[in-house]
Amino acid sequence: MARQTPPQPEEIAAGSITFEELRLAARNHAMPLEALRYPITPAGLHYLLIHFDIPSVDVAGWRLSVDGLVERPLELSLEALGSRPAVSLPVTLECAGNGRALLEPRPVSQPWITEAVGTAIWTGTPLAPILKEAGLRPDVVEILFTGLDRGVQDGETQDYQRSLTLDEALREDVLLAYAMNGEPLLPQHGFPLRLIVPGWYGMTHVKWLSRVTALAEPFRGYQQAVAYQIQTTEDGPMTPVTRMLPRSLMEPPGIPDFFSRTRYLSPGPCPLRGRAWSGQGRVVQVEVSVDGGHSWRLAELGEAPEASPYAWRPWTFMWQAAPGAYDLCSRATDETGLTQPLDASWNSGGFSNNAIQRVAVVVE
Ligand SMILES: Nc1nc2c(c(=O)[nH]1)N[C@H]1C(S)=C(S)[C@@H](COP(=O)(O)O)O[C@H]1N2
Ligand SMILES: [Mo]
Repeated sequence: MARQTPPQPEEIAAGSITFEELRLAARNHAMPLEALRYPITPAGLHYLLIHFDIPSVDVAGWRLSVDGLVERPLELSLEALGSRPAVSLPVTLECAGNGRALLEPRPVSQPWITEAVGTAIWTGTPLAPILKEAGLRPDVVEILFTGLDRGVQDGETQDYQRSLTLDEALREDVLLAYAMNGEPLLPQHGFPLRLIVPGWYGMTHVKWLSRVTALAEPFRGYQQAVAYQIQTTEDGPMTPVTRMLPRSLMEPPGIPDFFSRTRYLSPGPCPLRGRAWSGQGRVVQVEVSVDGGHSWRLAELGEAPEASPYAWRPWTFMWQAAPGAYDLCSRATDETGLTQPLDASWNSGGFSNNAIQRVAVVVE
């Protein structure tokens, strides 16, 4: 029997990471924080999240079906998609579960800390003209996206599927992407085709895309109506997870301790650097704290790669490091006025925890 609600407290752990969480974490890796040095994340350093298995795809036989409530269903080969108008866009992707493992009690799932993020240049063809060519019927309210990957989650056998409202799906920057950083998609990032919905959390960017279906009713499948819902109490209301909240990450300075990851550096001027993003609107301010979030000073903001409104912005801050132990933090504010909180607010799925990152540093 399929479950209709997000994970409940008996599935929430208070103690150490479990074997199942470790196994997920070993399959789905984060972006090493030192990779914040790159404005565009090299594909192999981009974070990865795969619910089931990477599907095997025979590209010669592969077609994208455009079906459902359309006048003219389409079957598009990779070649046909590649001969349509192409758009390249730097886009920051972040998993909605980023920050989950820092929540207490800890929702049991992929145990991300803070670095489930990456920025790539995605190349593809816009979705909207294809939907127009197929001819949407007047009663269409949502577009459903189906991946080739199949599995079982919470007892429910499913294809990986997510939908968008018609308004979102018709945005001109929603892409059917076949290239990442100028190369064909890697198997783990969705070869041969994935959806890119700039600004939204990762789950929306359906990989291994095989069908685009016009619907007259809102989609109520597992990854839409059960997972990716914010619920703070067992019977409380559910709010869908949509766009990324503002977040800033710091490239950890100095050298790390292998096991604790505490950073060591020498006294003197220490430039701090990082990147900040939001899916709600452009990041307009980043502040840095060297005392664990008690006092804040403005960082200098740089321009996003190719000035993309959907990619992270770099920031720098000159710190005069005196001997001692520090808790370094940064926090982003976006143009809608949203700022990162000091402390996480809990929800049962562990979604959109954008509480500030803390980097332990010893200057000696
Ligand atoms: N078909 C399919 N698409 C998917 C997923 C998946 O498991 N299957 N995972 C989603 C989630 S939760 C995230 S965070 C992003 C991760 O994209 P990446 O692995 O390319 O970074 O892909 C999304 N698209
Ligand atoms: Mo995700």
